[in-house]
Amino acid sequence: MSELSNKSIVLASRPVGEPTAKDFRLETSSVAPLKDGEVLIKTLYLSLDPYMRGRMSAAKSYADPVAIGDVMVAETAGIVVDSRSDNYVVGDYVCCRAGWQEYFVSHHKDPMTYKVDPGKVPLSTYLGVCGMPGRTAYFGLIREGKPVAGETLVVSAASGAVGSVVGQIGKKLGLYVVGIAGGEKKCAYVKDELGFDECVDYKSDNFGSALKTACPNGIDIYFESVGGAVTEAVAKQFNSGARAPICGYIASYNATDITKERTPFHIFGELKNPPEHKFFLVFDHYPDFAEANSALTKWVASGEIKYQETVGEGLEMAPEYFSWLFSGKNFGKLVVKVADE
Ligand code: NAP
Ligand code: FER
Repeated sequence: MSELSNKSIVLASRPVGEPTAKDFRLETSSVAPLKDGEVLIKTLYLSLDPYMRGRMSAAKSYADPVAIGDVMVAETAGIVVDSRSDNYVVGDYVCCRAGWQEYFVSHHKDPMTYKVDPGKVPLSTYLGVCGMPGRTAYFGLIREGKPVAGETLVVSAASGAVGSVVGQIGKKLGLYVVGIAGGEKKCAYVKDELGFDECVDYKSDNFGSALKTACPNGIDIYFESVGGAVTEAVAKQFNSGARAPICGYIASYNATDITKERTPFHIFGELKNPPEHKFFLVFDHYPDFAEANSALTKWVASGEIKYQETVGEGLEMAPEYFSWLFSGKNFGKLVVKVADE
């Protein structure tokens, strides 16, 4: 294969507060010819996720930051266009950690590159409901939330990639499920389409009292994704013995100094009778990923779990789409379509 041109988006500077266009730079390079054991993957869909904001910052975290000038990190779904490995043939569909770019050279032994089957569920869903966010929901609720049928589960960012799956699995497990989302349209979707028992709009004036009305038996499990005012309201309504798996707190991700933010740890820690709470990473459950993948793919294929996607167009637009996660302009899993097959 002759040398291919590859467009990528690199981190140009560390954002202070909300990322802006100047924090990213579009670069063009060429893809070197493959060596033995290498596979060339063309990105079809790029996943945009809240954790990427953390990687843009130098603050201490569970993962190293992206270096200035390096390609922004991301999971992608793509197609093998050239292979020097017996494990992959041209035309195989894969998920990998290509980052924000058009082409990626993977080594055939890279555990982060794996085949997927768009015959079972649409390719893009391997980045969402059947991918990292779906697995986060699955392990976060089942392993960290320790649900018991009949309990009340409250889910923040309920219409989003993770939250939508948490609530639907909660219903399967016999929980009473209350979502929290921004705006009437998202709340209606969560209740009417996803089948949550209730969904409360945190942007409405009476949010605290509406949450109380929606949870007549108090809160046994709170799946935490947002922090801030939402968490303050939830914290007043915990039952004793409650669990609050902390998946994230997106309301603080664009803070100028995240270490100075009032986080869910502060809010829960101040309670007289705090819920059991700890931050968990989906990767903590890596050995059991196959279990989640197979359950999620089965549920999505059968229509038992529904999902919504916001599909942006074009790699160049990725920085703009990324900002949508923090304003709630996305509706469901945010992906970018980078290329046609
Ligand atoms: P998402 O819900 O699809 O998108 C983000 C949503 O967050 C937005 O649509 C918006 O929904 C809501 N939001 C943004 N700013 C907010 C604010 N200031 N206050 C309240 N809500 C706000 O994103 P996702 O991929 O599913 O991620 C959800 C959370 O899970 C994030 O905290 C993420 O970091 C975390 N996560 C953790 C792990 C892990 O392993 N620990 C893995 C994956 C994801 P509204 O329109 O409803 O406001
Ligand atoms: C992972 C663990 C956690 C991962 C993403 C996350 C891409 C996201 C964490 C967050 O949003 O806080 O292995 O892989």
